[in-house]
Amino acid sequence: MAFANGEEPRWWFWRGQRRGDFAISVQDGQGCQVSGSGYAAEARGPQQMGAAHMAIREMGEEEVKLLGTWFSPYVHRVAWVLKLKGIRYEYVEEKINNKSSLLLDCNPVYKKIPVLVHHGKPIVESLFIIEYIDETWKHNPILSTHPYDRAMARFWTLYIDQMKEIKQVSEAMEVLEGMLKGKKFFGGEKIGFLDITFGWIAIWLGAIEEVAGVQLSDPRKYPLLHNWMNRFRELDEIKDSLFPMEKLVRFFQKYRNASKKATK
Ligand SMILES: N[C@@H](CCC(=O)N[C@@H](CS)C(=O)NCC(=O)O)C(=O)O
Repeated sequence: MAFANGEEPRWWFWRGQRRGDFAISVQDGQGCQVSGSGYAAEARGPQQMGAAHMAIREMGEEEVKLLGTWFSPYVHRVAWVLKLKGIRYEYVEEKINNKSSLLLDCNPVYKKIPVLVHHGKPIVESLFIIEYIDETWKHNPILSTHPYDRAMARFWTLYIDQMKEIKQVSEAMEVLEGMLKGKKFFGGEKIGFLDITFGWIAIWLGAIEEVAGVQLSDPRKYPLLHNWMNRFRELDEIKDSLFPMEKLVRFFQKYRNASKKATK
């Protein structure tokens, strides 16, 4: 383990109670720091440098896999959390019409993506996965620690996830506009759980509007929501994970034409 200038760190520490529940931080004496998830232990001082090397190697070997498809907002919300926390993971692209045996084994009940596989154990359902990640890697917390805020965040997420009709979307826009009063993000100054779970609105809604020929997120009617969408899309962790919008529009068009044909 060395810094960019080739120097070995002079002191370091790491902490945690169990594997997966920790943060590691290595410093070079000039404030230069490398951090991420590490190994359960607590130690300080150069005499234990060997152990630190081991912990850092372990860190690289921590197996996190995300099974998904590029167009799924449920998958992206999980990927955003992994990125915001700086967790390295392997992404496995699935074909929805030809699911892999890994996916079928991991999610035999719903057979849906996303699935997170951590040390060989599958976790399914995007909201449960996000909570699992937040509880396992505690740095950069996503969900508030306050029970009331947690309950409300879960409530609003389900409210938005369960929208099916255009009328419900317009009502939801009003609600979201109200929630953003005096705030940069739904999480306040920083992006939080609701920004992640509502994040699809900032990206997918535009493509849905284009294909359906409707405008649901009028910037004059919902200026706060409009500014939030721009702010959200501009975050590095979000920007990096995006695909070209035309690809999504083409995908929705194809999907729409196929459903039209099927109902004829
Ligand atoms: N409630 C689930 C929804 C996941 C979901 O609907 N995934 C879709 C892709 S966007 C899927 O896997 N569909 C495959 C299928 O239904 O066979 C979650 O939040 O993870």
